[in-house]
Amino acid sequence: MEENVQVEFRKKFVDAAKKKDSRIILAADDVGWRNVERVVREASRSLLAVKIHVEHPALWGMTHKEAIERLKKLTGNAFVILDAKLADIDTTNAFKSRYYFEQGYDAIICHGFPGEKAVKAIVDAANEFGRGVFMLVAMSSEGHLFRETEVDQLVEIAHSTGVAGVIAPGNQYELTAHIRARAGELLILSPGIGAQGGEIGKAVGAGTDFAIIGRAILNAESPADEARKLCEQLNASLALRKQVKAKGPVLDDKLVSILIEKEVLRFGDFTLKSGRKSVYFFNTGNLDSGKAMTRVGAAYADAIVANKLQDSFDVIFGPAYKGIPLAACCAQALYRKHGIEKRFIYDRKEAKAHGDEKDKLIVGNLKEGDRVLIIDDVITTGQAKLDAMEKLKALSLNTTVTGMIVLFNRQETDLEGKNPVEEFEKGGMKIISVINARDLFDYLRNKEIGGKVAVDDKIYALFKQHQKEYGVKV
Ligand code: NUP
Repeated sequence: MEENVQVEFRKKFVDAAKKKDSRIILAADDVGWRNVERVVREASRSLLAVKIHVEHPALWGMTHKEAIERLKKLTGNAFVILDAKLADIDTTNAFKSRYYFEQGYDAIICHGFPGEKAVKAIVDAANEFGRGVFMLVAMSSEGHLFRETEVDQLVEIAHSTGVAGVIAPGNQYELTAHIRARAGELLILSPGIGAQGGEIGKAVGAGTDFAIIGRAILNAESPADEARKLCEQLNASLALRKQVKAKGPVLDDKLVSILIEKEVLRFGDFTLKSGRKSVYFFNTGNLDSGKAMTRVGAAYADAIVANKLQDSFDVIFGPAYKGIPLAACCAQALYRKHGIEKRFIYDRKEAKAHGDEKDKLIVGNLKEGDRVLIIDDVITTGQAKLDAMEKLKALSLNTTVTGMIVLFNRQETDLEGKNPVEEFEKGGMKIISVINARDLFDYLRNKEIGGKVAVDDKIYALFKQHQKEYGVKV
């Protein structure tokens, strides 16, 4: 039950937003209570929550309990969130958060950079009290030090500690879109809209679910009108986002740009390894730079973590030749981005004449009983993966292939007309693809990237025709 408290809180928050038809959180940042009282009273119909800082009750001449009680009374029981930005070691975070929850706050905002254990201490306290935790994964302030690598690690902490949601800037759309692509079910609350330059529509387009707004409402001539206007804009932008989402999947923009820029995806007349003709070809051999491989390695690693596969294998096997750099880059990204250390191995196409049996065929440390994750570029019929499995089996090391990860699933049948992914999964393996062919073509259709439209209506129609002939049923 305890672990579900944050999930329950998230649900309660979302349900309340629906009921009130508002996703606006007022940052009640005025040192004078009189102004806060007036603004909150006037704008209360449009406020889902009020957020205050630790110092506010004292500035207003009240205790925490009094401040919470008054704000709740003025708003008809809106959430009161404490922007405590807790950033300490676990034991300190624990006593601070317990103290604040005892005062009656519905949720607390904390930092993630002190690490998983420190955040978990707050989540544990919140779970005891049945309250929520929101964790900062980036800030709206100019010149902040949250880079993508750190942000990725912070989002991981948000997932592993199970917080209800994260705080991400409503004025830095690229960064928030990056966070949205990794946040899964986590709610995104965004400050930075209005006084700090952010625009609601753009923030929501990037991934913001709830807006934290202070000065734009506090200093407005009519706080009620301003709050209503912002609330309506937010709702409209969310409705639009839903429509867009219904139309197409969210793919990692930067990854797709690299695939196009590097011409990994090419169009023409091709014959695939299986002998099948194709109107397009996906060639990871073109990922020939540090930037490209960094992004691709990260995409594999993120997909492994997002699918919780990290505990299901001991070693990554990249079949020669294309699997070799992929295995290396994926193992590196797993370590750099997620702190997960895994071995990787690859095979020789021509067996070495000397050395013991294993070394003749495999480079790296394959151990007796290893659970293996096969990494490859593309899955079409699955034959190359079967060959790789045979190679491992022939070594008689008692290894098991527990999963496979590919960058691209062509979503085609094997030569017997079956879905290769389903066939592997029947054998108990987990198959992940970072990108599915249909998603990619839907995403790229008439989209301009780097000044060019790679997939126009004509190419899209050819792809659809190819899918009609060879595509799996899903
Ligand atoms: O990254 C952050 N940026 C930010 O502005 C994290 C925050 N918690 N905040 C807070 O949001 C800030 O302290 C203030 O209370 C509110 C934004 O207020 P305003 O810029 O809308 O007036």
